[in-house]
Amino acid sequence: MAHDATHDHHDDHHGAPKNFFVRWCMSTNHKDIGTLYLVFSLLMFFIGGSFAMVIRAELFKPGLQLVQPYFFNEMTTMHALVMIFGAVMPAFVGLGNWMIPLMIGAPDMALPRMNNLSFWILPFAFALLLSTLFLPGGGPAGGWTMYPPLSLQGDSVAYLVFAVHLMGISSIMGAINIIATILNMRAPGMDLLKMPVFVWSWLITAFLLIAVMPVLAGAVTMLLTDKYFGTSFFNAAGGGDPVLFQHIFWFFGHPEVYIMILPAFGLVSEIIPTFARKPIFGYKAMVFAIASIAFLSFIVWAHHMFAVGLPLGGEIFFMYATMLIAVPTGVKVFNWVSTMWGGSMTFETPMLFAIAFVILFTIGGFSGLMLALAPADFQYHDTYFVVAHFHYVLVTGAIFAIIAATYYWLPKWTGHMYSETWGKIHFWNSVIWVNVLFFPQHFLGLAGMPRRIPDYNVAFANFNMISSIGGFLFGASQLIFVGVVLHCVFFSKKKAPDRVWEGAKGLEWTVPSPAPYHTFELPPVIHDDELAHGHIED
Ligand SMILES: [Cu+2]
Repeated sequence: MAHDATHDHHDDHHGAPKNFFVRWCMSTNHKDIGTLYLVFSLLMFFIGGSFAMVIRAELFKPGLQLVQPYFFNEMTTMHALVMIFGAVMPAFVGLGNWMIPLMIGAPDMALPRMNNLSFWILPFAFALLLSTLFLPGGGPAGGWTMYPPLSLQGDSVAYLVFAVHLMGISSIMGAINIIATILNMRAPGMDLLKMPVFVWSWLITAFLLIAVMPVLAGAVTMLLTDKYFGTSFFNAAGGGDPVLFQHIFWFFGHPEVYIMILPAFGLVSEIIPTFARKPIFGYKAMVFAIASIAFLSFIVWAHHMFAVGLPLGGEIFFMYATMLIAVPTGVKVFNWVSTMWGGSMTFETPMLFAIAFVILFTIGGFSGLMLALAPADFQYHDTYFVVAHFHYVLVTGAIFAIIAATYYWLPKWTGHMYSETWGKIHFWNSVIWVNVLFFPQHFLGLAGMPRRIPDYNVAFANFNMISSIGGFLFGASQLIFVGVVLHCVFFSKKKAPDRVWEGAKGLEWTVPSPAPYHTFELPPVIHDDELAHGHIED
């Protein structure tokens, strides 16, 4: 039905330019640009991961063994910047580029050339950022939150600020492209309330990006002018206020954490119905929950600053506003569980990662609720309890969802099935070692171990050793993932059917596997039965 007549089954790469440079550097094809984003994100995941290995190696035992304190601080700062802006965010843009046109029946993204530019800015931005590690005075070491005056030390400030500017430009352009594509390029019959939840989650995330990336640009530009042009925005001696930076930074920073999780909510909402063989429970509630989380994410930023000395009224407002986010988040978890309830479930690798996402993200959610209690946060603030919290929501949350989506759509992208056995070996190693790595950090934090410090009291030795062992094994087990992906792309002989997963619904499963270079050049005729949400029950 939705096959576009111009391409027959066996001509996989019809239309792809033969010249490597032309194909990949000058590409305006959403699939190729999606692939570039995903490969870049994987590379950054391993660079950011190797920084984390240095951190865990140094914290394996109390005392200083391996690196100088300044270098340790560079590692914590770079680990965060690379993982957030280089791994997680580009991975979602890559998945969005690959899948949104296929899911809404569009031939490509609305702005293909801008799509090319929004990707190719990234390698330059990160070359600029990573090159600071080789500066005589070293790179940024004041944490990814860049609080002045600490962040103004050294000569790397200008590089850091320019790199953040470039990342922001890339994100904003990507967001504009996604909004323009979703609002203007849907095939006839693909009504808004028939769109896959992943498409909705990206539409809402894109508005968040356009709203807050300029705020980050403003904050770091003021850092730059304070450092080089004699302004005193954050310099108390000049009448400025360093706490002002924290307000501006977290006005960006908290929506930023939702920019890193809302698309993951969308991905899991695609995968669970497929392997439960039931339509998502509460489709409209899911969409409204995502929208309300996005709205609330703008009014909670100071929960990152409970210990800075806010007025009591402010503490109470931000505490309750933060606790409110638990409601729509709870609705989502309830809907995922209700979708599985009574379903005829099978547990292929994408489903295993999706279920682990639901369970472990919820653990991250609960520790987030504990952190929202202002009086309790006075104890947890800037400790490993906070580190454990955001790694549960970002690693077992965002990263697990990205991995689940890769296993889910890889057969559609490549035309081959991946090795289910090794997929499961990767899963069980990941889910065990990630908990050995991060769960003990809750206890370290409750006992008062501060974050971002290369040494610690011997009382914290045991849990740190366990956490480091978990870290090394979790890191190592991600090499299995690379092996499975490379095997699927280059060596797998197992042909993938067009409808890769028997319970799958949606336009993307109506095109051949591998998806041809050009799809939906003629708008597909949409049949509601074909769609996951063709018939809205609720
Ligand atoms: Cu926050």
